[in-house]
This record gives sequence, structure tokens and C-alpha cells, in this order.
Amino acid sequence: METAINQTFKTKATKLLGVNKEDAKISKTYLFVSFVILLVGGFLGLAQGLNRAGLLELPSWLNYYQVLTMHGVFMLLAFTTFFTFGYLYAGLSHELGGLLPKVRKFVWTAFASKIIGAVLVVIPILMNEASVMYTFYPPLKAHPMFYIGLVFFAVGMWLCNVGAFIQVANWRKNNKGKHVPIFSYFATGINVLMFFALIPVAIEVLYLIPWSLGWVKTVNVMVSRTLFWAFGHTLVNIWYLTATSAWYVIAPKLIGGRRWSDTLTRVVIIALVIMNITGGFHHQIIDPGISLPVKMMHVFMSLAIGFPSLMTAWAMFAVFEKTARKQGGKGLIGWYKKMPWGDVRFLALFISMASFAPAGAGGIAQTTNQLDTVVHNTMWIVGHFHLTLGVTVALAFFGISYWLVPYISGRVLTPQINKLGVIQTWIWTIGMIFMSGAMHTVGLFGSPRRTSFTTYGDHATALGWNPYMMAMAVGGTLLIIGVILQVYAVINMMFFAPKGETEFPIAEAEENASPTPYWTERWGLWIVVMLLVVAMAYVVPLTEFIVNAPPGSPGFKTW
Ligand code: HEM
Ligand SMILES: [Cu+2]
Repeated sequence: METAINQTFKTKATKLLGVNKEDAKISKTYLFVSFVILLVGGFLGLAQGLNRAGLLELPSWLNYYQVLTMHGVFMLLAFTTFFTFGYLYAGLSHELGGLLPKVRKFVWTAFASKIIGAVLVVIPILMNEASVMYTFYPPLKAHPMFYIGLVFFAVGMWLCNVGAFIQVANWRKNNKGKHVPIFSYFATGINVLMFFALIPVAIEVLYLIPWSLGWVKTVNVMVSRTLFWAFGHTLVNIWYLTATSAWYVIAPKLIGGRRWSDTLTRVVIIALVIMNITGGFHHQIIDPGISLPVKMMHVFMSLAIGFPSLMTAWAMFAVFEKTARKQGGKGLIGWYKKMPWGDVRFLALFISMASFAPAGAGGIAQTTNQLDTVVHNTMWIVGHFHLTLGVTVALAFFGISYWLVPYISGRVLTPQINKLGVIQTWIWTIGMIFMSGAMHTVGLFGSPRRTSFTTYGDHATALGWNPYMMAMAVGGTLLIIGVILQVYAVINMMFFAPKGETEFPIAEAEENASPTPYWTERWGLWIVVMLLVVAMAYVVPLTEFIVNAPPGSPGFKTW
């Protein structure tokens, strides 16, 4: 009896303090690892940038392609994954009354699995046995340990997905007929998408392992590439959806407003979940062996994803304008005067959002066959994903950290750290404008991606790239300053900032909103629709690749 009372007292106390201690530990660990990875990954990126400008010669024991493989894996896979789960689980705990003990076990096991996976992936890269880039396209063949590490990492991601499903399902059981709260609804969508996107890449890796062990002689290159991009394309959209969650749910609260249409928000999430996996072939638009109608269908599906993105842009500006008008803002663009530009939590989110306009436009160009033939495999592409990932996603994550880290650490954001954050945000933005701008431009002039420094025997065209490479190195230098400031801010907020209570800023739905229809809760149905759309896009080409397969390829170690 007494323990029961103690128990309730304890939960009350933690509730009052705003955060459940055990759940906070989970998020803190995930976020800490995430930012350490960002720090290492940032230095690797700088090394690449300086090398390509001819300013830095890499040592023979850590060559360009080892650095590039590690940078890609760290930034695209590890930084993002650890951040996303630290963030999502903090929100699930906050909104759904604390994580279930079972769910915590899932998340910790997942953590161990991901760390083991990451170590297993890094060892062969350092041994120079796995310079296959984060895309690990066969016939490039890595050490088996690399692929086994990927399996552990994927299992870790799956365990996190399942933990989230259990948490949400439990809440729904206890709250029959109610809508899952909005942050948890986003978390559900993100986890559903990730759970299914991991299946094709898991199949790919499981058949690359026997090949890399030498048990099987050859591999079907087209099937592997297709399975990879069904995942890879979806993964980057998962990070985008994670950033989007902060725009819809967090940003309105930071400006003192309310969320925009709850129904529309949920429809956007459903649309992004259903349509995403099916865009994968736009990464293979130049690949031979895929029939034109199939490519056309993927182009169509890729452009279709632009639709919910445009809805998002519209919704966001509607929120800004509505909120500003309530506060007395006037005129067509008068709202911008009312926005809290000095608040890093808002500023970073805003630039994250704004950058998606040019980033998305570039993406639409790349989805067009003729235009893509100009930029395919050039530095343009690297410029593109440093806008989408490096700004839209990374800046959203940075912006979130300025309230999330204090929230889970029982501390507060001080004016000094806020100021530092504002400076960091601008340094990062300017750095990326330099770097990404230079990459886009030099890509149009034909400079290839994934190529260490060379002047091609002082060929005039290659020499013409030099000024842009210098601009790229300048951008990279600004960015590393940005990385250091950001990591410093996170460490400060996690361990040293003054103790206090920080809010998890979830905005309320708008006043007198019409009720959200209940079909938005029917995830079983949406998953079936998603699988049908995926089948429409992949069954025919995959069957074709397998039934009419050309001779398989043996493995190559080109480095
Ligand atoms: C300090 C900041 C950064 C710098 C200086 C930097 C620099 C670079 C450079 C120079 C390359 C490419 C080179 C090539 O193709 O030869 C590259 C590739 C890449 N970067 Fe970054 N980057 C930074 C941050 C980021 C961030 C924040 C992300 C994502 C969250 C990211 C994701 C990637 C990916 C996925 C690649 C492609 C790797 C590949 O082609 O296999 N980078 N980066
Ligand atoms: Cu894509």
C-alpha cells in the first residue's frame, strides 16, 4: 500500500517536473550520441571539402573514399537516426503519460544493437576494406563485417519502431474513440514508414552477405540498387517528415499561435506515408534496364510527393500570418515583423522551412530525365542534399535541440546560449549557402561527385572548377565552426545550464476547428493502401530484373 502511494507520488512528482526521469535518460543518451556523431562527421566533411579544393592531402591510412564512406554513413544514417528517436521518444513519453517499462526495454535494446552495428560498420571502413560509400552499390564489395553491422543497425531501428507501436497501441486501447495526440500521430507515421522502408534494404543486405563471404559467386546489380533506393529515398523523406513534425507542432507554439487544421495535418502525414517508398526509381532514372513506362510512373509518384509538401508550405505561412494578425501585424507580408527572429528555436525552424523551397525545386529538376542527365553524379547532387539534409533537416534538428535538451535535462535555455544559437544558425546558413551554392554551380560545369582531388592532367575544364572548390572549402570551414558551436551548446544545455523547468512546446489545435474525422486513425487501412501503391511501382520491374536477369556480377574492390 505504502509503495503504491509512493509510486503515485513519484509519478505525480515527475509529472510536475514535466519529464519522466527514466524516459529522459533514454532521450539524453540518444541525443548525446547523435551530436558526438555530428562532430566527427563534420570533421570528415571538412577534410573532404579541403581535399577537393587541393588544400589538404589525406594520409594513406585514411584516404578520401574511407572518409567519404564514413561521412555519408555517419551523417545520413547515424546522426539522424539517433536524433530522431531521442526526439520522438521524448514526445511519446510527454504526450502519452510516460513510456511503458516494456517499451523502455525495446528502446535500450535497440540502442545496444545500433551501437554494435555502428562499430561493426566503422571497423572495416578504417581497415580500408569497405570504401563502398553509404549506398554500398554492388558490384563494389565490402568486408562481410560491414554488411553485418548494417543488419544490427537496422534491427535497432526496427526495435525502436516496434516500441513506438506498442506505446501508441496501448494508449489507443485505454482511450478508445479518441484521436492520438498530434505529436504521437507524427511519430506513428514516421515509424510506420521506417518499418516498411527497412524491409527492402534488409533483403538486399541479407543476400549481399553470402556474396561477400564468397559463398555465392555473383550478384544481381539491378535488384540490389532497386532494393537500396526503395529504402534510401524513403529514409531521407523520413528525416524530412521528422523536421516537418516540428514545423506543424512546435513552430506555432513558439510564436504564440495555434496549429493549423488538425485534419489537414493528419492528411499530409498519411499522404507522405503512402506515397513515399514509390519514388525510389528517381535515383535510378539514368540506370539502364528499366522500361520507360516504369520510370514515368516513378517520376509521377515523385512529383506527387511535392503536393503534400506544398500543402505544408501553405499551412505554415497561414499560421504565421494568422498569428501575426492577432498580434496586430498588418499588410501582405507584415507578419514577418511579428516573428521572434531573436529566438533560436524559431529562427532555426524557419530557415529549415524556407530552405526547402530551393531544395525542393532542385529535386524536381532532378526528377526530370533530360535535366537529370546534365547533373547526374555531379557535385550538383551533393549540393542538393546538403540543402535538403544539411539545412532543412539538420537545422530543424538543431532548432529542436534548444528546447528538447533543456527539457530532458531539467535545465533551461539561457539568453547566452540562445544568442550563441542565433549566431550558430546564421553561420550554418551562410556556410551552407557557400558550400551548396558552389557545389550546385560546379556540378553544372561537370565536376563529378565522389572523386578525390585531381586536375585531370591540368585539363582546362577541370582547372575552371577551382574557384568553386575554394568557395566550397570556405563554406566547409564556416560549417565546422557551426558544428563546434552546436555541439558546445548541446553539451552546455545537457550538463551545465542552470536547473529549471522547460516546456515541451506543443501547440494547441485552432479554436472552433471542425472535428477531425475518425478515418485518419485507421492505420491498418493506410498501410494496406501504401502496400498496394508500393506493389504497383515495384512488382513489375523487380520481376523483370529477376526473370530476365543478365549474368550476375562478381565482386570488385576498386580501391
Ligand atoms: C561540416 C559540415 C559538412 C561538410 C563540410 C560537408 C562536406 C561534404 C562534402 C565535400 C561531400 C562530398 C563529396 C564528394 O562527393 O566527393 C559530402 C558528401 C556527403 N554529405 Fe556532407 N558535409 C557536411 C555536413 C553534412 C550533413 C549535416 C549531412 C547530412 C545530415 C551530410 C551528408 C552528406 C552525404 C549523405 C554525402 C554523400 C556521401 C557519398 O556520396 O557517398 N553532410 N559532404
Ligand atoms: Cu529520393
